[in-house]
Amino acid sequence: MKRLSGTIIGVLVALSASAAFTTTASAQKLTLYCSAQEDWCQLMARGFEEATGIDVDMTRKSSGETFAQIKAESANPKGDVWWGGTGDPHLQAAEENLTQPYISPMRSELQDWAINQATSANDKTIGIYSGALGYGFNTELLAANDLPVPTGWKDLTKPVYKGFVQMANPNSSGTAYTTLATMVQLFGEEEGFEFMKALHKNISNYTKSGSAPIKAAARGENVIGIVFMHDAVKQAVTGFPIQVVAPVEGTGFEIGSMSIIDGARNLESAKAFYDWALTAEVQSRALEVNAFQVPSNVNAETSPSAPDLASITLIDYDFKLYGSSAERRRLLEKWDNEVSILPQ
Ligand code: S7P
Repeated sequence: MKRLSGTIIGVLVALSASAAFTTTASAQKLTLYCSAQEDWCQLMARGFEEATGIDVDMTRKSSGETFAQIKAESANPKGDVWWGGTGDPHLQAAEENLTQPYISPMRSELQDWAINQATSANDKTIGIYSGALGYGFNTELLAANDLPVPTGWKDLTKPVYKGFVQMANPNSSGTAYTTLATMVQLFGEEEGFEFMKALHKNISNYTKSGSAPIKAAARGENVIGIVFMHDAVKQAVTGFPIQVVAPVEGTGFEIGSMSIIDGARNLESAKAFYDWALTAEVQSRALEVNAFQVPSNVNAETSPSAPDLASITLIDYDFKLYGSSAERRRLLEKWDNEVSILPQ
């Protein structure tokens, strides 16, 4: 019954989003900053245009880059909604008043973790999906290079993998910041940074975008990519020789989030998008682009290919601390000063 009434509310929100804008559609627009994968961002932008007639101007950038852009534009905001990307920078944006509170009528349909994300940020952000961090490797290249099959985080620091591992830069990428914050929580700060330094010796290249390392592995240009597990699964189901690893020591996870930018010029469009994006119908469309995150709407579909978070050892990720402005800044500076400058 709860699910049925939830579905009905979702349908009504989707319909009212369409109906509310049919008469004034030509005058309406939305500037969307998107930090998920490009194909999912396009699906969301075009899907909202089709549902409402509102023109969407979408830009895709990684989570850390989008945060930096919103901050740089704060005196004269240009974006309306920031959709997708890891939750930590969304929480930092909330703390720095770069985003504004909004309580969607869709909230009753969401998982507790999505609502907790909102309440911890005074309703300035909300969870839209969740996914666990891990890595993937190219099975053919691993065999061709006579490399042992890695199963844990610490394996990746072994000298045998030198030059065979990629991750993104935690300043630009939410995935890589999640990696850094995960190591600090999993091993303690001192050992976590020792891990990052040892890993650094094996890194061939720090990419800008979080999912780039596994895309490179899929194309045979890299062997091991530290990414969200769902991004590795996406390559595997597409037919590339990628094996996904849930590290044996346990791992961190993200609550991918959505926020309305403070000073949004198209506030009504922003709220309509926000409500629409939380519906089960829209969240289920993620499967059309092989986006295998766990959706925040309890009625949305999850693919059987999606990593099963219940069977993965997850740390109790402290989103409040690691999404706080001071801590995120401190950890990134420490990584810049103590890890990235080391010789490889
Ligand atoms: O959509 C896939 C995904 O991994 O991308 C987001 C990520 O933050 C964007 O890439 P960056 O690491 O470059 O910021 C994740 O939220 C999401 O799960």
